[in-house]
Amino acid sequence: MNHFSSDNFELKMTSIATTLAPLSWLELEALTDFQIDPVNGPTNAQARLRLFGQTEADVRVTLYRDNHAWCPYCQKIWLWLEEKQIPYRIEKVTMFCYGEKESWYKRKVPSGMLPAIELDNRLITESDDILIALEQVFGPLVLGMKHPTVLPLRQLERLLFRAWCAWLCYPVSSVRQERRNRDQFISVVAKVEEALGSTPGPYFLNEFSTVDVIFTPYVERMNASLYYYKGYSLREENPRLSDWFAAMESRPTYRGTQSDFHTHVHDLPPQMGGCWENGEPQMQINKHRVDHGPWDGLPDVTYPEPETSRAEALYRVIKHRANIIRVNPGEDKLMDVALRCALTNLMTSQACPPPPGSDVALRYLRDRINVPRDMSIYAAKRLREALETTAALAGDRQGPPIPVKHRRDQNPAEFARN
Ligand SMILES: N[C@@H](CCC(=O)N[C@@H](CS)C(=O)NCC(=O)O)C(=O)O
Repeated sequence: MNHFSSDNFELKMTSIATTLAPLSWLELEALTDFQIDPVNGPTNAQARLRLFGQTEADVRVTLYRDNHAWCPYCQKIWLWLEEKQIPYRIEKVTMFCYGEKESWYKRKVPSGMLPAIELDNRLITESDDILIALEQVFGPLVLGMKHPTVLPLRQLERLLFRAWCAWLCYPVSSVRQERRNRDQFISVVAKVEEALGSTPGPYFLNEFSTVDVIFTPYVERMNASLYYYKGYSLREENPRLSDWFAAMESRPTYRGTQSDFHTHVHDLPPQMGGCWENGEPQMQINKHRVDHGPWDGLPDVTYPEPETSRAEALYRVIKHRANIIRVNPGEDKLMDVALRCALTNLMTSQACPPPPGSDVALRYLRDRINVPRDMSIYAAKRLREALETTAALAGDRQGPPIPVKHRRDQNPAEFARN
């Protein structure tokens, strides 16, 4: 990648005219008053307990989900509980490709699979069975999982899932085969468009329901992965899905669980056993944009940016700064200064030149912000931008590549230390 095209160079020189020295941690702390109420406030990935204004005595459910707030089947249950406002506890578990599975969880669920719930002390696994059990106790989210209107839509979701896997997760030996896989996927998308078009509103039924919850995790992952690995923008090329995404984003519940393109495309390969690029020009453009920015305007989010996005990013980095610096491949003192430079840029929009040699350290972090685990989608975009802008002042070296067979670079054990 060429960071030193004449345009960039001019930009760089203009910004150097107004450079700042890095703010201290204390000065940075004074710039954010970001706060959420994880227990009773809007949906968020950090909560260990959700009460929705009720008391702990009302809690009948514990949800076991992955540390990264990434597992698609967990997202289904998470979103359902949030929509129904059922008080619940959250226990976070490591997924195999991120690190070692907790032994207490293996004793509970020997396969180690997620999600699981405890409902009145009864352990239930398998996301569909979990939803069915929850419906029996708390009532359906509009219509039940086994309702005759819901069943064919659940089947359609699985059909779409299989067509997506067939296109994304297997290597092809010819351009013709690639095209066949793409056509096959698009023909199932047409059926989804038809289903969405058969109701007056943007959702699968007349109102938001369990069917939207079931489609959400994989449609979100399809949107990200096909954009990046195939140059195909699901959300932009299909008007009904586009309206559906926009309607989903109007819901604070969905916003709290929503991830971004960068997180998904780099979390998927180890989970899916590989994602295959088609090498087409649009794919190359999309891939470069997701990895190197600009992240603003990518079709992973369209609702207006909240005013708090920068303050949120700053708050989250300050909270975890010791671990962020410790796991970074850059030397601790160097990363401390470089990180403060990036945060100074985040909050002031002014260039803050980092120490020489810190480009790798900053880009390592840029590539490892995880949405929504670490922060919400717009906060992450702002932070990635500030890290990249600041790294570019030090050089054009990239960080160590993100592994594709595992994500032990994100081992939660490394972040549970303070
Ligand atoms: N059929 C299961 C599938 C669940 C599943 O595949 N979970 C994956 C994560 S997405 C898992 O727990 N894998 C073990 C691991 O990664 O630790 C369900 O619907 O709940």
